[in-house]
Amino acid sequence: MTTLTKNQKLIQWVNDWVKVMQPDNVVWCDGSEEENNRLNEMMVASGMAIKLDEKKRPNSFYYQSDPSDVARVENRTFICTEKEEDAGPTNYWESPAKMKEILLAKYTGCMKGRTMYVIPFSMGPLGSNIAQIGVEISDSPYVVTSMRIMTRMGKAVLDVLGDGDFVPCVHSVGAPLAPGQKDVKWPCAPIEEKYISHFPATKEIWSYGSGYGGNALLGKKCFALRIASYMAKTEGWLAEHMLILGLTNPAGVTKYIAAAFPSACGKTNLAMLIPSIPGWTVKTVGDDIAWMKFGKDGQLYAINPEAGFFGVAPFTSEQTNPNALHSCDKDTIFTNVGLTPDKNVWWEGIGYDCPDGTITWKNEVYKAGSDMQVAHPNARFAAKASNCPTIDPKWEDPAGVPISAILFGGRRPSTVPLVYEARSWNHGTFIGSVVGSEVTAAAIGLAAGVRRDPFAMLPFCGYNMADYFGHWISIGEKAPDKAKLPKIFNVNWFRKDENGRWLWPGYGDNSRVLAWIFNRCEGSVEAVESPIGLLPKAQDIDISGLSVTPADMTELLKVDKNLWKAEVDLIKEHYARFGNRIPAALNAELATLEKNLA
Ligand code: OXD
Ligand code: MN
Repeated sequence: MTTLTKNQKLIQWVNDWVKVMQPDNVVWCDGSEEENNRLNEMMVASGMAIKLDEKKRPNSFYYQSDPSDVARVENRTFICTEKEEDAGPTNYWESPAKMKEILLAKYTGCMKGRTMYVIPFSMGPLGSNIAQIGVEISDSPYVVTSMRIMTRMGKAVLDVLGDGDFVPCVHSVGAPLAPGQKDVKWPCAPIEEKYISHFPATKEIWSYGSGYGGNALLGKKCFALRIASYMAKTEGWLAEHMLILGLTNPAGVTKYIAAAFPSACGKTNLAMLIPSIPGWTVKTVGDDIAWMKFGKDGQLYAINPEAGFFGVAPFTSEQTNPNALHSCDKDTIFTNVGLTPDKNVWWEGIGYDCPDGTITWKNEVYKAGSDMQVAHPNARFAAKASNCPTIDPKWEDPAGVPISAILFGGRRPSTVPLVYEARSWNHGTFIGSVVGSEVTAAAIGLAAGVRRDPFAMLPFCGYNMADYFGHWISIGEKAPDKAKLPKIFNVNWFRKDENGRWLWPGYGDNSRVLAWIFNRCEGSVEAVESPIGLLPKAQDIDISGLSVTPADMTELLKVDKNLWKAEVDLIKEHYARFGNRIPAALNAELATLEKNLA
């Protein structure tokens, strides 16, 4: 085994796990093209991967997962703190000692018959003072090739690491092979044996039993959000479930915006939006995660810690998001989409009919005109950010990009206006703490109503969510220059009228709202006070060329006091979950809202 490093702590850590997991081989990943080709050829030969047509989809591969291994598993995701209350009411909890005992038993001999890959990776541009280094050990070659797209991976990372510290990330698919046993296409453990465990105090991740996405690519949700959110709290920065975009006005001035929306509310679409108003452009820095630190000039700077997009394929089309679609033109890993007879990919909502004979994610043959499901609803592409047509010129700037505005939002058919601005950082923190999306009982099997997803971090906060709210308040208090803090806004693209008609067209027309936000940051447009915050004047949102009427606009910007009083009751219920850990500053914001509505 070639270790590629002199870092004794790292070598010792790998050796210790080799003893426990007992792999047949150990491979230190250098991140090279040769290595990537070798792994791809190996997976094609074993039947795990299918190479897509080289002309239509150069350097791209197709996978079908096990039907039990198709998404993040929130009820198998644990935050392991000594005291249960430090994980808080929104996380699944186990004590570190108990969890390590359970998992050490599972990890013992778990890589028999397999190869252990040692995957050094950087979250963020190599050498950026906002970036962090992790090392993942995994027995999945799919994880290696995926990590090569989603992070900066390989030898260059070890060179930057030197003998420094790294976040140790342990992963196994949990399917050892007996001598002579034939491997399955997608090895993994049954759902009740999967564990995605986080130890924030010691900055460790132990994942077992799943080979899919956020459960297995440990740099993403596990490190960049759950562990990093805890690191950010102790070190005074922010690790957030936010896209980052650069918005340029017709005069050529660029401002950067970060935005948090719950999963499946269109973050990737907003990050790659094509403005419908002339002269404006949007460039993409990131579509899922933002790490933010104050710069020497007192401004908050953000990096995208990832190097790729792990996007939901279904309903990505030339109409909804051409830039995401074209990010996948080459060098892409597709999982659980359809495989067409000409070795290309297809999914529901791609914008044209599915060819007869397409292989579905369940490996069945699709019959044209039938109602068979072709792609799993959570089918994914892993595409390089550098292949995105709208990638921002500064996306790899180690200094990050200066953030002028932070947006929150969810799917709210009623109550919440198209856009409003927070009066202060604390008010903005309050708005983030009550983010919610309306769910219909039929759709997801949850009780109908507003599902609160504070800061869109519900499944991703590595400690007690109320303490996380407190951390946001303290960032405002500690800001080196309060006047330079980003302005905070709430947006809602999903308002309907009482007949269920969408009031706002969304997609590229969201640029009309972004333009107002831009102008607020420049101080070139006034806002009006309302009980919930600062609203645009209707005439300041450009609706030229849209079918949105002035009456629709009035409705879109309306604050209905009765609906908001009901909202206050729901917010109180939401806050009650956290007992007396809710920061006083947020209770004060809630009291102000209540008073304003009286
Ligand atoms: C994601 C998610 O996969 O938020 O990005 O669920
Ligand atoms: Mn996400």
